[in-house]
Amino acid sequence: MFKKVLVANRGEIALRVIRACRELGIATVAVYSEADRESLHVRFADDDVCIGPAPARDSYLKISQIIAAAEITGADAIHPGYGFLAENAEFAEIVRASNIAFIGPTPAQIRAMGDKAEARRLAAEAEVPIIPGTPGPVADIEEALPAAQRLGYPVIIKAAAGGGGKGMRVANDEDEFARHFALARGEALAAFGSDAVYLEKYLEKPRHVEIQILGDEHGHVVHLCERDCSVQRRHQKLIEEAPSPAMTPELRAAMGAAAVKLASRIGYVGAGTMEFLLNGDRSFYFMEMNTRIQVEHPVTEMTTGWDLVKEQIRIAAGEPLTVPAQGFQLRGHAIECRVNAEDASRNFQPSPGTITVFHPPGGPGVRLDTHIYAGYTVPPYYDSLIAKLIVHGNCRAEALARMHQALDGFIIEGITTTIPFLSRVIQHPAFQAGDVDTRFLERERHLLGEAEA
Ligand code: MV4
Repeated sequence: MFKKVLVANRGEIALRVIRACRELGIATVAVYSEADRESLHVRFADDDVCIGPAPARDSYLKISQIIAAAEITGADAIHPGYGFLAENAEFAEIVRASNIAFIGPTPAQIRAMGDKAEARRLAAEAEVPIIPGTPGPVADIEEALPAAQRLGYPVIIKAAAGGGGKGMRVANDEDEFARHFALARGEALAAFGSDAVYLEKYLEKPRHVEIQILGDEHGHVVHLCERDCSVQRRHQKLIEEAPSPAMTPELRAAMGAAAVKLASRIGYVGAGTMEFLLNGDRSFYFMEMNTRIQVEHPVTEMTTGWDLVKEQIRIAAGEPLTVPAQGFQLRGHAIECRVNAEDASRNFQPSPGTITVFHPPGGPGVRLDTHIYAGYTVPPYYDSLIAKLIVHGNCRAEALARMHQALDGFIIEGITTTIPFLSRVIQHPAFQAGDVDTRFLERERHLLGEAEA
């Protein structure tokens, strides 16, 4: 097992990884930017190294500084968390070349799944259902237009190098298509340095359902069932839950088997997530794979009892999976709300600043993953996620009641947070009924609340 893990991240996920290391008897190294000197991850770790100025490109994205920090402190592994360098194949390569273990999949796996057109091709090869569309990127409008016509409008144009909703455009007819095709290519080039785009039939009201998988170096792949992440705003997930209210045992078995098949085919090592779109008629399609631990992993931990971060570390150390392929039971229902330092009534504008009062919620089945505390200053430089509130109950109704109570008893003063907005969303009749899709928040604008005068 590793002796010392460097955590190449900040905020709540850095704390989460440090806690997992502690349990495994592994020492930890925190890296931090000049804006994060007072952060809890720095205080919790055994060692800490300042890696540069506040902007992420000068610190948390600075590969040379992170490798140097690992070498100076004698770390034998690096955990990238999520975001920052977590899905950077070059980083994984450099870590390995420096004789340090990368706690995650191989550079080739990160690269293959980072190319969304390639991921789609691999899924099709594994006979995992993909959304009807072009087999690969389309070269020009002459090739694209007939392809769009064959698919039937509406069609969606997606950047091959994209993902997470960037560089996507929907076209409802031929006229729109010509315009949006050119726009999508331009946007893809500007955002990803590649203008390769492919086409898919556009699904109007899908749910976002994803399967958590784990693979080890000994050829075992297991899935830990699904998470439903249908409540999103501009491709940012806000609320996730497990199991999905739209799931049946048959559908779970089919989607789980599809995810395991694709992961097995590429010999996947580590924790990963297969994202699917689920239609009302229960047809499902592979969308993309994330080759990292995800923000919403706690809902899977709460319903399966497995510690995904400890599993990641064990896998990277070459140990076989401890999760049995079939031998675990889903227990109850878990919901996660992402709490952001943002003002929902002002278009979710970030609200950094100093927290004056902090009173976390508690009680049975309540878990809070956070790095904030009274007196902490939320810096303006990074993602505005300040806490993940996760509740577990024996059934969805119990989890919902616990979430309601936990949100209403969660007091943060000094900055504006999305807590009141989240409370309104979970009380909405459609959410209570589990009847939401990826466009729920677009329709329910009143949930955003009134801006104060
Ligand atoms: C789609 C789609 C409908 N049809 N593809 C959004 C993120 C990126 N991974 C792909 N996305 C979508 N792809 C087809 N063919 C709708 C979305 C989509 C979406 C998906 C999941 C969760 C939220 C979403 C919000 C808007 C659009």
